[in-house]
Amino acid sequence: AVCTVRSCLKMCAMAMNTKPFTVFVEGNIGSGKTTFLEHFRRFEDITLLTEPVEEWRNLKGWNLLDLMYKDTAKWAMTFQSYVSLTMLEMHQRPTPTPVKLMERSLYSARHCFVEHMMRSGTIHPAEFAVLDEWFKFIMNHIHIDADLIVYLKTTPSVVYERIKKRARSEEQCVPLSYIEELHKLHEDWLINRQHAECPAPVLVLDADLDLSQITEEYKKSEHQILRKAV
Ligand code: DCP
Repeated sequence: AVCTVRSCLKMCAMAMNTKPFTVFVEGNIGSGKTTFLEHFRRFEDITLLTEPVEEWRNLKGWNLLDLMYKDTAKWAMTFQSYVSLTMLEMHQRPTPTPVKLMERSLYSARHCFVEHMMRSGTIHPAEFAVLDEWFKFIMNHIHIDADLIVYLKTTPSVVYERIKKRARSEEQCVPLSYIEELHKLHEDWLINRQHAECPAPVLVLDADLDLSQITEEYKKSEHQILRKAV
């Protein structure tokens, strides 16, 4: 294979065991996390790890996301347990570039989604206790790289309209109140700092903007994400 000076430099950096600069993209359902990741596809120094929603929709033929929305009380624990596994796999995945850009993280799963299920009584306190013990065990025993969080901040009514428009079949009965509560949990975690585990500095972007204007907003984060690239 042809080895350019640039690619050799990169390989040397990796050989020296340089950890990738790891960025989590966080924000409410429908805030544009996938679109944000796509914006960075043009940069060769970045590995993009999109959220494994397709795995959640097809585990040995079972659509866990659908089961969770159709009978939340019964399936929420199973669903979040599998989300944790797939997110941990993403955190652990070796990255052949100096920058790793991940959609969501174990942190938002715990501090936003599982937190909501516990507070709303959707999961039994015993189920919450099991998920929480898993989370604490992972935090205490497995190193999770985190250098920057990009928070795509939105207004609940704006993302609610987007969710209705994109019409993902599983999300048809998601009420505005759920989106509002998830918004508050993201704000408490990333802005009001009500949890100990905000693992990295937070860059806040206005993700209410529509597609024609959002590229300019995304560009504001390029410097912080790319300056770490070799
Ligand atoms: N979900 C969940 N629990 C989690 C993570 C996600 O219940 N720990 C659900 C909420 C959504 C679906 O999974 O129905 C995907 O949600 P995300 O916000 O993670 O991803 P989107 O595809 O909505 O992101 P975006 O529209 O911002 O690209």
